[in-house]
Amino acid sequence: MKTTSVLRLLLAGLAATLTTLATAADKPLKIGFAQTGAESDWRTANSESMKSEAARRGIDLKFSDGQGKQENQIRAVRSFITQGVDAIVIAPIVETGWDPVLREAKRAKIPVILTDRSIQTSDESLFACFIGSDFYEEGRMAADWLAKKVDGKGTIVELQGTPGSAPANERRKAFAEGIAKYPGLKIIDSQSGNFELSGGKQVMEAFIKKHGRNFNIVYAHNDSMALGAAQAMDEAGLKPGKDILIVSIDAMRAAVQAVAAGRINCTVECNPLFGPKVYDTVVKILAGETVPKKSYNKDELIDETNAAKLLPTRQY
Ligand code: GYE
Repeated sequence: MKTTSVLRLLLAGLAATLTTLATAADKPLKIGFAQTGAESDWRTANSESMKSEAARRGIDLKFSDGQGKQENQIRAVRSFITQGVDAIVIAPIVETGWDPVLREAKRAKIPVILTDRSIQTSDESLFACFIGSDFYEEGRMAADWLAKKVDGKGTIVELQGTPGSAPANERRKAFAEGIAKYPGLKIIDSQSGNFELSGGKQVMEAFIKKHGRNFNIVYAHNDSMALGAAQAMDEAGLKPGKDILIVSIDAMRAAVQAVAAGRINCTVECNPLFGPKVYDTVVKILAGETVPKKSYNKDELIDETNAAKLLPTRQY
């Protein structure tokens, strides 16, 4: 064969290889996301961030709404495995019970990224990494703010999030430990409102019926419940933010507005917009790069001193 023919053959071979590589690179990433449900404003903003960022990057996102049930999320993960997705993202509704399905994903060599809520597992190699907020820190910030505000004295009722969820567990523990330093601060009742506005309202109605005016502080594990509780107070002729102090977590726009209006007294931020960070991380993992095992968003506290100033730039 002449040198030119050999060269031509080689070039043709190289072109074919490059086309194959380009097609592989152009193939949209297929990512499965097992979301908890749609319980709160926070969740809506989080789902929206994951969906819009996927659309912007041309990611083929398989979005599953778990409707508040772990079994639905587990079923979704199994279906992602069957569909052969490149990566699986889970916002685990509760902390325990994930090991078996995570083992299935590991066997299928599909990396799992936990977002928003962490899990309890005996084998941390079952997930690639966790991205979310430090719920313990949020609860601690809420307790410290409150203790200062009321000078270590007050009677508290607590609205808990979804039982068994990482944010409910950690926000509860951190707050209880934070106020334990102040003998004048007591929690007299604590019930779950499931992170929902209607749940917060119902539990607050029951608290008012049961305890009358024998409490002057509400600690809500999220804004949706705090806003529901404020409605229950309105209906009972109590002034939210004045007769009863409200400390909350999330800092969603509606709650920041309520802080500016004096209906809620403080809300600790929990940023839900981590679509970009999650997808950046997935790309790194698939490229074989090492990523931090746990990375936390930085959250700040909003009260009457900064609420109005923050409102115009609030994205969620
Ligand atoms: O605070 C609450 C939501 O897991 C951080 O879940 C999340 C929490 C958030 O429904 O509003």
